[in-house]
Amino acid sequence: MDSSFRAELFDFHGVSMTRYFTDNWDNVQNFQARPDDILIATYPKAGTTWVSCILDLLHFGQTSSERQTSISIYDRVPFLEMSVPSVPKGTELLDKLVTSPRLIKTHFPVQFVPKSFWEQNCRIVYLARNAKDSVVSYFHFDRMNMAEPEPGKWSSFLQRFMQGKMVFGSWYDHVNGWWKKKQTYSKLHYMFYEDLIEDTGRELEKICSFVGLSPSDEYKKSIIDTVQFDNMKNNKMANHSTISVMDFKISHFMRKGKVGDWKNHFTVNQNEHFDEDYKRKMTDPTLEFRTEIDISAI
Ligand code: PPS
Repeated sequence: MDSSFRAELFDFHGVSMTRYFTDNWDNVQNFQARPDDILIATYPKAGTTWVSCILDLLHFGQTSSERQTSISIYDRVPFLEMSVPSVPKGTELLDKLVTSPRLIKTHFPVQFVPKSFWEQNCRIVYLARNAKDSVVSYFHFDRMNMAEPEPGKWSSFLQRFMQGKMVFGSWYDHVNGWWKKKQTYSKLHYMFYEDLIEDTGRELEKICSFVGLSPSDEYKKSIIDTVQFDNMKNNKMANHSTISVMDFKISHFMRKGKVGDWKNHFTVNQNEHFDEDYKRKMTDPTLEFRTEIDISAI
């Protein structure tokens, strides 16, 4: 796959998008959710694949181990709005899914979610990750994924992120939009990547109670082990190594999996500028992110 496959950003209902996520718009908007569907919503690079694997193991890991070893995570948890040439669209994969509940991935900002999810009162898990690690992860992803817009240099990419000119728009609008939704929609579990890193077991408990499952302690332990970064990185069904648009010679999909890698990318000036801009945009004191965690406590 060469760089001619890369898509251009354009403004779509006030959000920067590419055609790979808007071409199937009518089918996506008319998608018929079922009451037991679980929507996994994230801004890109927040750990979608991680939480997808957790939910998939919780629901299906004990009944079908073959599912885990022979079906890629992106087929087990279809990406609703994806519409990339030569591969099945998200809606087509979903129409063929026979499992129940269906686990569905989306990167949509809250206002783009098809209305049937709200009408059916579906459970939604929203995973958020701090802005600095999100932009670093996104930069490396756009370098290696030939379906993404050309990232350019790190400094200009960071500027674009602050302006919200990324695929799926502004990180700031995304995390805030979903946070506000949580105040009025009770079936939304809002969680943080940093918490998952800090204590996967604690976060797994919260997910279990949200989806109404009570697996044995032994099975919970085995889930925690299966979804550890290194295990997922070595797992072909989770690490995205089978996707042709991704060039692993440039960067891996499962790249570092850390909190605080931004420190290896931001200059002192970039960090100061970013922090000032962040304060202006993130005015809700109830929504707080951690850009570092005390790993000695883990
Ligand atoms: S995507 O393309 O938006 O769906 O990507 P997404 O899965 O949301 O995010 C990819 C980043 O999540 C990291 N990741 C993990 N971190 C810790 N533990 C586990 N198990 C794990 N699984 C995925 C992945 O490494 C990407 O982050 P970076 O910082 O680039 O390493």
